[in-house]
Amino acid sequence: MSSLKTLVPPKPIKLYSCVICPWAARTWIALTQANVEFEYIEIDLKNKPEWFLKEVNPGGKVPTLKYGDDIIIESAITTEFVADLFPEAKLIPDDPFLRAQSRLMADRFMEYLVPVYRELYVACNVDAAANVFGAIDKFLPYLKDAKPFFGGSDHLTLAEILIAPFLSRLYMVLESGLVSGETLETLTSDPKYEYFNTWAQNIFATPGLKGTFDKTANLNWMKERLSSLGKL
Ligand SMILES: N[C@@H](CCC(=O)N[C@@H](CS)C(=O)NCC(=O)O)C(=O)O
Repeated sequence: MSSLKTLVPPKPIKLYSCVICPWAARTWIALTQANVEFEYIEIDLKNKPEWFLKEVNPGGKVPTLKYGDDIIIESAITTEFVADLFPEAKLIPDDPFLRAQSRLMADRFMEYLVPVYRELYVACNVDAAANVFGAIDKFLPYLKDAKPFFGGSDHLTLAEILIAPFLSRLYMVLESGLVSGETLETLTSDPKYEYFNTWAQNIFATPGLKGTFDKTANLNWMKERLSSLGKL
């Protein structure tokens, strides 16, 4: 729940992140959405600071969450940690069945739609855009009561937070002009995809997404990659 009140953690939180990392974005979104007080530290992944590797995370990955003196890694775990630490933010549905269903929804999104995101954004196979439709068709039965969010929730919960960084980058590529505009046109105008598209737009309009997603930096990353692959 996006509360106006700033949530002060029992111990200081530091998030080591990188603007172009969707995994790190999960925890960043959770902290931002819940309006938690934390320190954001940007890590240059191409040139990782010595202190980060020595004193924070020898594994060298983001997200890394520091809570007091403790280190927590792996985005699904760091994000759930935020939800657990701030029950008042209601990032996890109260009802156990709804919770189970929301986890299944997130799993299915990772199974069906993240491969399309990877193909488009990471592999820069710009001809793969239309694959999004088959993936959405398989995913839709798991997206229950998205009114406006999963399970009829009026705010983002954990499952959607885990999904959001990939969903936002997927749309970013479709909107970028780097791929044919036909896919976006169908996605946003065909009644068959209205439910999915409205849900996606609702997610993009949340404080968690608006406060964290840097489209320019992420698009630049893709352009550099396209260029290094000789595709731009
Ligand atoms: N399974 C990890 C994946 C995190 C990940 O791969 N992060 C990338 C950036 S997007 C990273 O830190 N790469 C640096 C490296 O592998 O050295 C998670 O969910 O947290």
